[in-house]
Amino acid sequence: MGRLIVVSNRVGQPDQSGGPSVGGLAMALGAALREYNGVWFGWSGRTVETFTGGLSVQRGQGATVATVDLEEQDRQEYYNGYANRTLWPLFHYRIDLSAYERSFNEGYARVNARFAQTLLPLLKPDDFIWVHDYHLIPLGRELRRRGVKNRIGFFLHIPWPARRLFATLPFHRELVEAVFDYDLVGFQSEDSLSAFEDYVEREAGGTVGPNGRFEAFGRSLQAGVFPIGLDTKAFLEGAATEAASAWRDRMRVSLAGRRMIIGVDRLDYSKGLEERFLAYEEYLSHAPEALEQVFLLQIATPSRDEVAAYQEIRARLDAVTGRINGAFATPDWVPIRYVNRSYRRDELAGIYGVAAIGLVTPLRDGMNLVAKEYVAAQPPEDPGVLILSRFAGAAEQMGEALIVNPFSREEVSDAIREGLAMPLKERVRRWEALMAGVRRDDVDAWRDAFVSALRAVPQRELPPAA
Ligand code: ADQ
Repeated sequence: MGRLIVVSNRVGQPDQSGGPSVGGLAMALGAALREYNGVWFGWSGRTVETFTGGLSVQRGQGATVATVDLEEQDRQEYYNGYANRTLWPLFHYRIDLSAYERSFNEGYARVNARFAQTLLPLLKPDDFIWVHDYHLIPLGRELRRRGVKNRIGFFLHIPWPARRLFATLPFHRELVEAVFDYDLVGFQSEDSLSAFEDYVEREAGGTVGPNGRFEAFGRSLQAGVFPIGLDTKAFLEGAATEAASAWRDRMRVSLAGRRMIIGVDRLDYSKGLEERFLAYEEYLSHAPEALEQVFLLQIATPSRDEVAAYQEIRARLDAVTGRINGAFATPDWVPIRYVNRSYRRDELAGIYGVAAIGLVTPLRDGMNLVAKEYVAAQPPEDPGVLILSRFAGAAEQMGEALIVNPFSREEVSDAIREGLAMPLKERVRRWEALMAGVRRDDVDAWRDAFVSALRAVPQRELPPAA
């Protein structure tokens, strides 16, 4: 049976569990590689003067991790540039923030070619290759150009944007044409799949057949929805540790009878933090009985802080929390506890566990694993309420949450009121349905579904025998 070769921008540490690896990808793939005799290939995160393509290989239990160093110019043009200043904002519907610079395109093409070149000698003819995320869309094409006939799958962790938005990207056709060098393409949600379908049919002049067969540019691929799940087993183990229980105790003392609303996010403009704070302010303004009885704990870990848009959103959030706290706080109560650091997953599980509401209101999100973590951390006998944005992929699976439009302060504020007042019986009913989904559709189910779909696609013409 062929090995599984996973390729992503950065690699995680598959042998380490529970570490504070911010970003859902590292956690999900660690679980995938423990199962298969996998190789995980990606950028080391380091830069060197001149790219050599030299690999650093670490063999761990059941998985090998191979990394390559890039140049500083690569970091700027490919990572901070095309990936995080062009594609990320566009795919999250923020074309106002998307930067189009020729050097970014060049850097993106160069690094994808470098990845392909470096990966090539590691490949065996029967390996399955699974490429992850928007940093590496053209990697399949670069591998095909070098004669690779293996089955190659691609999974997009973030949303695929609506056709008219996608068409604002210079060279959008080329990017989609590159997608057609994959055999299988997976999306998080029906929403993303149908946006891709719309582009293929109406912009690329292609066709979409039954069973997810897409044809365009003289080629075809298989596409489908593969919603990512939580590493539920590992998360529940984390929630049962001493560390988690110590955090539950510590938070209960600090609650002093008040009720906590929790948000946990990377500090990113797509997560809707400012809108969330304003909706919470709206709630406080109309609920005098809540003053001093409720608070919002927002844990927001800074990320991508070399990119100006991230420095700006951080400054805006500092200002907004300061203003709301200044306006509502009393000597022994602040309405927003705003924390800019990250916590280990077991610690987070403890903190989520005492929150009456999980407030997950991204403006756009591929999936959002925090929604699933919040559910998994709830005590079955007295679970809290999940408030979830309709624009997170997770909303397609988590219909028993209170689903809101994160752009509407009134709607989010009403949901907070409804959630805090919800009777135990209804909380339990909703939570049980949500938790059944979190258990069933976990990261193993996601991986197995993708890998078996990849194995099932017809093999391209085999390479000539050596
Ligand atoms: P992210 O945008 O990083 O991932 P998300 O799915 O919310 O978003 O995952 C974040 C992970 O990081 C969670 O496991 C969370 O616990 C952790 N995390 C966030 N803030 C933290 C903090 N302050 N301290 C500790 N841990 C923190 C992308 C897509 C998502 C998609 C994932 C997986 O944007 O839509 O769900 O990939 O596919």
